[in-house]
Amino acid sequence: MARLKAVLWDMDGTIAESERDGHRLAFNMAFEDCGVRWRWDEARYGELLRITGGRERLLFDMNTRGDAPTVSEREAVARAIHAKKNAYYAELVAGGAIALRGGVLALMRQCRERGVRMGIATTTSRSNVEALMRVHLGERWADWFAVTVCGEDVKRKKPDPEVYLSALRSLAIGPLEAVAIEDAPGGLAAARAADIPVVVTRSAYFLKAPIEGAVAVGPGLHDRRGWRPALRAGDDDARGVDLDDIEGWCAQMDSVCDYP
Ligand code: XBP
Repeated sequence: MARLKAVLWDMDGTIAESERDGHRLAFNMAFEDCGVRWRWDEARYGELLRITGGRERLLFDMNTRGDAPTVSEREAVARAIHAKKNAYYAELVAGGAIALRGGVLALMRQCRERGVRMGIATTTSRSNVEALMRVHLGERWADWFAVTVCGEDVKRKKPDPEVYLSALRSLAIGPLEAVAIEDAPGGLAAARAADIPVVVTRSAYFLKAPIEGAVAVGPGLHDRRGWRPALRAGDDDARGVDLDDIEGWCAQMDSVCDYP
């Protein structure tokens, strides 16, 4: 594999555990605001996460309900609720409700120190990316990333590879010069369909999901234990996963991980 030139970050579930206590809560607040009696509990939201895109997720859910608006009204209702949801999400995030996942900031800093460019490749709305990154990286958060591809920038959301193909095009690099960090099967499928090696840091909703074809799968960047392939135990297990580990996984991907 060519030397790593870019790390492409998924957002929801990977950079932060933003679904259960972020988007889900914000949807419920928006439902209340819009006078509908729907509420998504944690389990139902977990089922709905297989639909990427908040508006698409809501439309899917409406199709399962007896009390949904008529088919011709659904798109407009979904847009209105989704816009309110994003506003509530931004409030929750600004109030500090959503932390970065452990090890994320350390790896981002290391990328900057080493001149490895970073991109965000997400199918969430741009406003959500801005809200979360501003809180954690500051007003100049965009300087950290050479490219940020969001839900509005693509015709087809994950698991379609469009978001990743677009990021590669902007960075003018090949797929094997990048690595994607993802948390769930849909994101993994999107990156793999763009031929990008993928490291999976499982998130709360996908702890047991089948993961095939990643160069590595583990509990999170904060912990060197519990990875497949295993990381060499160091003197300092608290140090987390770093760029050398990721380059090592990518280098051995043919032999270890069944990666075509
Ligand atoms: C996550 C998503 C998003 C969020 C909500 O995508 O599927 O839909 O749940 O965001 P990714 P929106 O893993 O690519 O970050 O409501 O803005 O769609």
